[in-house]
Amino acid sequence: MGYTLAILGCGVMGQALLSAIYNAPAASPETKEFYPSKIITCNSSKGSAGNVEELIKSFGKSANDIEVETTFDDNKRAVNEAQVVLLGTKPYLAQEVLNSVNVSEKLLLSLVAGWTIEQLGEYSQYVTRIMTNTPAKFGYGMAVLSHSARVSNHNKSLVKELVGNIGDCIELPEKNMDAATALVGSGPAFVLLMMESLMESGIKMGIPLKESKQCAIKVLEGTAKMVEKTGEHPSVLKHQVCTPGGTTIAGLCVMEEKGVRSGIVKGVEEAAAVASRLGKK
Ligand SMILES: *[C@@H]1O[C@H](CO)[C@@H](O)[C@H](O)[C@H]1NC(C)=O
Ligand SMILES: *[C@@H]1O[C@H](CO)[C@@H](O)[C@H](O)[C@H]1NC(C)=O
Ligand SMILES: CC(=O)N[C@H]1CO[C@H](CO)[C@@H](O)[C@@H]1O
Repeated sequence: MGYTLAILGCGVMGQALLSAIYNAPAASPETKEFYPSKIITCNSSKGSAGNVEELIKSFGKSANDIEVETTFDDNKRAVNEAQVVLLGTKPYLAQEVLNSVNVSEKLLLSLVAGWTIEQLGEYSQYVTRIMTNTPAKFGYGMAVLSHSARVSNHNKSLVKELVGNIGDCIELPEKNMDAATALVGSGPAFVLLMMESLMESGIKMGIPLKESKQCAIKVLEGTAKMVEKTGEHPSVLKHQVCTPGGTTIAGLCVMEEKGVRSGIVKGVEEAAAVASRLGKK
């Protein structure tokens, strides 16, 4: 039993998914069938395949008995052996790689930014686009999935189970993919800007760098956890922190005056606009 998953182009995100799937905790009897028995990673050069090999050496034994084979320059054989193919190449290499293999009857999972389901549909009818982000490397990633019409419910569950191991994952219609690229994909950079600003505020007022950083990290992490655990709208929680005539409301008013909110909203929107232009080549 079990199927083979081929990973074409095992770069940063391909490796994050490989780690997450391989190192997933033991599956329940219901989800066991969603895990591959074998993963074949494909890379174009021996050097890069070597990097993937190093990564795999750092793994323990897979709780789901997954076996990994690293290859280079062997895409055709890997795809022929696989039922599910994860495409993780750089966008400009995707066409060449897809033309070199036959994925027509495979479930094609694409990490390639800007490639639409329609474009991928020239190669396979069974397509899932995946937008994820770099915290996936540490198990705190977010992923947005968008399926082509032909992907069966069984295969949707399979993708959700596999990709969910990077952190969290949801399904959205493809028309939201550019927005997801900005919010999820670029999101960490936007949050890092906020973290850096908080740190600098501490430094400016005399708190040393190390301590400023520690405070900023925990404030962002703790606030996210608080929103998640209470299920409250952020504005409700924000107002709970605002004592009348107090410090917090004073700080918030200055930030609003400086346009922090609209700066963030318009910045994310601009990133989405650039993402949509990437798709129209
Ligand atoms: C690709 O594979 C499918 C079935 O696996 C086959 O029907 C089709 O002819 C193949 N296409 C090419 C171009 O070889
Ligand atoms: C999707 O899942 C079904 C099982 O429900 C499987 O038989 C089929 O091969 C899968 N489709 C693709 C394209 O991988
Ligand atoms: C063409 C290709 O996919 N190359 C990748 C091979 O693996 C390394 C990591 O080991 C990636 O950085 C390359 O992008």
